[in-house]
Amino acid sequence: MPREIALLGVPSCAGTHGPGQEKAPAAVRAAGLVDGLRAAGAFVRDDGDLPVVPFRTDPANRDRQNLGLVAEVARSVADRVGRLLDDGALPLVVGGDCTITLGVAAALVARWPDTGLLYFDGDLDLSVPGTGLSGILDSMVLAHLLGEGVPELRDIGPRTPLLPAGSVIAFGHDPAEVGPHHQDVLTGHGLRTHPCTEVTAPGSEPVAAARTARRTLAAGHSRLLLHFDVDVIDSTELPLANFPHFNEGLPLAVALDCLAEFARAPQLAAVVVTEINPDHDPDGGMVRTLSDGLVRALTTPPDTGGDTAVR
Ligand SMILES: [Mn+2]
Repeated sequence: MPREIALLGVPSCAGTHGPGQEKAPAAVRAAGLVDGLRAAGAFVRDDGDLPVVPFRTDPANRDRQNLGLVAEVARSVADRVGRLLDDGALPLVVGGDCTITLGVAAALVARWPDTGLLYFDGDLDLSVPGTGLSGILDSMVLAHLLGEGVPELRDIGPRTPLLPAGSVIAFGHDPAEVGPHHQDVLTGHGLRTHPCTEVTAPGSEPVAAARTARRTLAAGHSRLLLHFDVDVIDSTELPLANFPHFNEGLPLAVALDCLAEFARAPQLAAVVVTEINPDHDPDGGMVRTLSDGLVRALTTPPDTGGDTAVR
């Protein structure tokens, strides 16, 4: 029998650039995510939302804004997601900003140390406090997962680094946003990356590239975490995120096809969807498009050919 999907909303703007993302869990429900999944044959329970954390700036901590709050939210996420995993469910965690993935990763690694992460995001998020201008923590998620940065975040899980670089593949990021410091971290860790320019290069087949990335990671990991930041999609087609990537990133259709390919992993253990800002979508059409894409991804049959099935 297929696993039960457990929807958990995390309406937090603690780590992002402006207000709006706290409305995302309600917006995806209004767009029909739960009903759509059920209509497509999935078993779904709605686990509700964690408390709302509205956007605020933090002038006293300019290079690490709302650090305490971000860590607190991530710990709450780890706790709730851990209980869902212990129930045998597949958590579908809808943010909120990207920092919630720290909590989801912590819960997974506590149970399965050989968890792998598919980081499907418009950015590599390799900044740490002091290296960039903004101090917005959702640009620092992957760095902290890899053990860089500040203890409040890098030590959030059962071990540090929470994920060694060999347990991560980044897919779809915009290379124009990779600065010198990011490049140093990337090279230092030997992180495997597939930038959007590579995925969409002439002659490249994006879904085949996604399948190869997924299978490569699955080969050494019993469980996979799929992190999906909607800013991996070209903002010219879907300007939902707070941090835009106009004429960069993946075409919408390509991104949704790759999402479905990633979700076919029999090892899929949790999915995180971040950076949806319903304020950018007055008529709800973009959130519906995204919700439909999630339904398709989560109801596409798993790829059992050659992989070890756990789902
Ligand atoms: Mn991101």
